[in-house]
Amino acid sequence: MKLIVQIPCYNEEETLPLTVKDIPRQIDGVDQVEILVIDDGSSDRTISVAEEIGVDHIVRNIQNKGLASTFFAGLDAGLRLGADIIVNTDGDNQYKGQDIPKLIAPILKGEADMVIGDRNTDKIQHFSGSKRMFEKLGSFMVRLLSDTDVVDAVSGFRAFSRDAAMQTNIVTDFSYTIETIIQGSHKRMVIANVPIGTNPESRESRLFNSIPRFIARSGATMIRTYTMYRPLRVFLYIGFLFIVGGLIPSVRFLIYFFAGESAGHIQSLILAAILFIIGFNVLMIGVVADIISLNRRLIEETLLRVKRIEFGHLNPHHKK
Ligand SMILES: Nc1nc2c(ncn2[C@@H]2O[C@H](COP(=O)(O)OP(=O)(O)O)[C@@H](O)[C@H]2O)c(=O)[nH]1
Ligand SMILES: [Mg+2]
Repeated sequence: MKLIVQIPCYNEEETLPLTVKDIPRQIDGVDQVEILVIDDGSSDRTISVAEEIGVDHIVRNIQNKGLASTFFAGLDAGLRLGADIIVNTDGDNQYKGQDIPKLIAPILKGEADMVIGDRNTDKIQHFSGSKRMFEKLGSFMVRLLSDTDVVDAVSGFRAFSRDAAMQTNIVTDFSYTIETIIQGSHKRMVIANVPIGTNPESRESRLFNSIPRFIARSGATMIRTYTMYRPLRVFLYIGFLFIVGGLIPSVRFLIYFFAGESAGHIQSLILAAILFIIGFNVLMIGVVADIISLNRRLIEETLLRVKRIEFGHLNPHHKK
């Protein structure tokens, strides 16, 4: 049983040593613990620091590509390195490395595919009131869209089984945290929550630096991911809204028409026609999107089989 702890890092020279120091190298039920740093084009000494402190593996983006793609590159490297379980933690030492055994326990027991560390954001002192509120609102929206009971949707402290990591594809570019949950639930993964602790803040979050930007980008990720897996539902709702909107002026017109006063109410008729045409077109777009999403399923199935050939379905380094 091999555990790879991946740490996406963008300019984390100061906090990386602390983060790594806290990661236990001996865990019950695990034979090997290895640390993988994915450097996202840092301009500071992150890479040299990682080498100095003896991190096992380093993957490097020559240029900054953002957290989502860095995270995905980590999963890929972890699978290639023969991980049975992949844990993601942040390079700013936000999460407690000592919680890793707790985090991977549901996977070791075979009870979960993905485990999300719940920071209990309500009680984090250094989070501002608005940050707490938006994290709660975000998690609520993700629960609604994914039909799961995920408590802390944007937590970056998580564990994936080998199979879950192989099935995970990240295509949006802001929040892998939200995309993995909505995607995981559609792929019928069992997603578990485990309460975890956090360290006092060592530096400000860089992802959550402006509230409007955070909301806009998280919201866009939710809509895109949900629509990717449930296009027909989304477009049916929008289309019906227009069609119902068209029914109101048509009924109004008909009432006047049968009362013999159709003259002067032609505007209602035009409005109704426009709304019906838009509604019908939206429904048709839904049908097309649905067919495209069926193709995506086949593509993902192919990808999964390719990964199984490439990385081995069962871990080649697996030792009992
Ligand atoms: N902000 C930011 N973080 C990145 C990027 N690439 C990788 N990361 C890493 O993503 C993790 C989370 O970033 P952070 O700013 O702490 O966001 P938080 O989750 O809101 O605390 C850290 O380990 C960063 O080093 C990037 O392009 N921008
Ligand atoms: Mg942070």
